[in-house]
Amino acid sequence: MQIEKYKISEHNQSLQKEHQRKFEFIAGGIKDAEKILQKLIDFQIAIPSWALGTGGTRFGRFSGGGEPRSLEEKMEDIGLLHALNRSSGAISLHIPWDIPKDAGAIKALAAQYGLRFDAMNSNTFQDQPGQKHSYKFGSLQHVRKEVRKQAIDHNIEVIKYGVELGSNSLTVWLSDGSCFPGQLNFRKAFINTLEGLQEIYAALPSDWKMFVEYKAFEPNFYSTTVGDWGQSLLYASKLGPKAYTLVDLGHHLPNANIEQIVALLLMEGKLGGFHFNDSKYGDDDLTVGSIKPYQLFLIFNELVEGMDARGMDHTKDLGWMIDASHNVKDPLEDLLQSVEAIMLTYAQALIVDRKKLVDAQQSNDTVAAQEVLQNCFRTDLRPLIAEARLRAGGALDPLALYRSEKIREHLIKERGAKTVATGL
Ligand SMILES: [Mn+2]
Repeated sequence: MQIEKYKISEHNQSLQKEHQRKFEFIAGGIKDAEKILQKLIDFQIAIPSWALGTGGTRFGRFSGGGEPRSLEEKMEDIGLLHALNRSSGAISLHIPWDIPKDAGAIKALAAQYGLRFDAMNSNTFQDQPGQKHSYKFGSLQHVRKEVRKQAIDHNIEVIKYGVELGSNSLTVWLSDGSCFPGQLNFRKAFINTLEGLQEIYAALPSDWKMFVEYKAFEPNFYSTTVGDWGQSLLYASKLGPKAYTLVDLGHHLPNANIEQIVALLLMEGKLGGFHFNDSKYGDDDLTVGSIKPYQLFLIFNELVEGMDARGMDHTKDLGWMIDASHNVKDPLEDLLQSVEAIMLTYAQALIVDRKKLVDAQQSNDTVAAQEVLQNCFRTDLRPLIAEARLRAGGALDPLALYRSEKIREHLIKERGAKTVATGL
């Protein structure tokens, strides 16, 4: 289904008066409000093709109904999100869960919904039906050459799909590692992985980037072969200028200072992209901003400061993607919440008084520095985000409109109550 434009207009008209009052109040206190609004309108967050269905845990999965049954239906869902918030204008595909069988038709569909293709994602963390060699003991790190070759070939195939669709980056996340001491020779595992990545890197088109995503643990629980940003940076540095580190917020050990990691990767020109989610304990993949919103703000503060210091374009020089899972929520509602949280936090980082912060830092005024940051974090910029959405043709309150239009009920009617999307 698609949401008609007049429905969005009617919804906006009903909220316009109250919105205008709130917006004028907040915009009056913000320097360069118009410039910030434009940045918010331009900023787009990619939705991964595996996030449109209900996720699960190893204990079970409780499907919510109306889940997309094909890549086309997944794109339809992202089209709905984008129509509502005008900030979800990109899709990130996972191979082999979402192989585009007819690239031309898929591209045309994307154009119809106003979507572009973000990073392509390979999968060597599962065995697929009919697969010759198992990844039980790793893929690129594997002790046997034929297994490594199979994983390399798969990644090269993913690049080919991406080229057909007009994507220009490949994200490699490996679950490689070991579960018990002694299982693996760390150095050999690293070298095998590096050699595999080098072969994949050599297959990248000239305008492509490779993102090397790290994760501290799970599914391996003793060692992970790309376990942290240091290891990822080591691979990316050895690979060359098209290779970057990708930060997934849930892939750190507890209490890691992610904002500092971001600042240093940006300084080195090696931050490639971002996977947003939130967590309390491990890689919980919860809604962005639902658990640690201040941490998210501190990360965005470093992103904005670091990108501006290097003259980077916020909209396209880094890959922005949500990587979350929804076990008890309607995936589309959850994604609306996540995108809203990202936009809100980005806006808060944009209003940081950089000069005041630098002055406080240079004079060792800890209190003043903290005040500068917390003032922004505690400013309610929701009317500013809503105004950006309004100007871009979206809904003032996307979640409210999603519910009042009974979109999930429509999708269940169209697709059935027992559909299960491909993915985890
Ligand atoms: Mn991720």
